[in-house]
Amino acid sequence: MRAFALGLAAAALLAGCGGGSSPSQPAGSTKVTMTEFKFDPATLTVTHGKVVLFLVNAGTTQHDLAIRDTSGNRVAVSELVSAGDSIVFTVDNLPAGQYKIFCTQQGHEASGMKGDLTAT
Ligand SMILES: [Cu+2]
Repeated sequence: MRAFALGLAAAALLAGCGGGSSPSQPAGSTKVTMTEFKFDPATLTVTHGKVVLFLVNAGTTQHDLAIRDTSGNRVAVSELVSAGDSIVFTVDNLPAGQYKIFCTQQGHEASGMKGDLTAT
């Protein structure tokens, strides 16, 4: 009986974790919705410096968002976002300039999961 009660408590903890882990959109952040296979919007304009993106995965597979500069260097990459989840992705010190955004998952960029980011 005692083991059964502990099992229930553990299940409740896990359920609480899954249901409550998605953050809400921070003030001043830029929301980007991810689906197969695109970012919406695909053209972002942000203020350089600390850039806060709110990534919402409205698709059915996991996605991320990476930022590449004009030389092809990857300057930042978010955590993977599970289908149905959202995360806050903060880039601490993004210089002003032109960038490309893309999903690093196999085949996603080639399928259209890419866009442009301008830091003013
Ligand atoms: Cu993707």
